Amino acid sequence: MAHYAIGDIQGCYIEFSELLEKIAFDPTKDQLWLVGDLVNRGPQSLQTLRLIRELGDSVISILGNHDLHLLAVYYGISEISPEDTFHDILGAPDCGELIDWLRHRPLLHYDTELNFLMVHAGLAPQWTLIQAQDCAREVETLIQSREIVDFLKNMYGNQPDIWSDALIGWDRLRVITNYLTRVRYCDAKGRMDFEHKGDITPEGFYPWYKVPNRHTQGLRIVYGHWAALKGCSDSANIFAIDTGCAWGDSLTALRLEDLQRFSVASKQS
Ligand SMILES: [Mn+2]
Repeated sequence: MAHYAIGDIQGCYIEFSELLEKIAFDPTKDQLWLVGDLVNRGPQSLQTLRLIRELGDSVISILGNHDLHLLAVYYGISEISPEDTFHDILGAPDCGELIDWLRHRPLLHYDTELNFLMVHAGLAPQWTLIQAQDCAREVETLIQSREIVDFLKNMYGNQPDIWSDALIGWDRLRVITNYLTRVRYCDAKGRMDFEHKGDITPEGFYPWYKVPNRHTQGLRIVYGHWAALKGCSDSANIFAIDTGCAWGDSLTALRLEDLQRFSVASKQS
């Protein structure tokens, strides 16, 4: 039995299928960890989502910002934008079932035995593991409830941009969601920057995992979301696996037992 974490698939169904073949994935023995952003930007969001759902209990998939955006469009909270490519899901006969499956995915996954934590984007540097798990649970509970529409209405926005235990209500849920699904750079106090997506760190900031005294330093963390890193975090115990498949680079799997990487070239241009 092996555990494989796979980076942002974003509708790249062909590459995902090839990668499963390359690692000889056996759903009766192995487990797949998917870092989220299953859909959007790539060409086949519908087939991707159907395949992942059919893999059942052999998959642990967490929510990324593109998955949340799909939910927001489905529930009529957000407009579909010209770059969005998940029309195929919205028009499918099984759309309702797929959306219902998607909104029951968690925002974070931790395995004690492997000492591996998976998040889509990152963590607030002030959070301990327990706090991160509790925060993720707060948002998951809402997304899985009838209050999902109210949550999605209040999800978008860049403020507040720093965690505080004192935050309550939508501000609290929004900042949790932004750390888990959107963060790249934070300052020494954990304040998020939303301007920079590249690999050049802005003045006064750090990649979130390099913030001094981050409280989750003892954990091994696997994450996606940040294609500009090209799979290199340049930090011990921090495993970046978004290698930009939707942007023409590659799709990567990391075997968690021995940290071996497997990848297939993108067919996107
Ligand atoms: Mn993302």
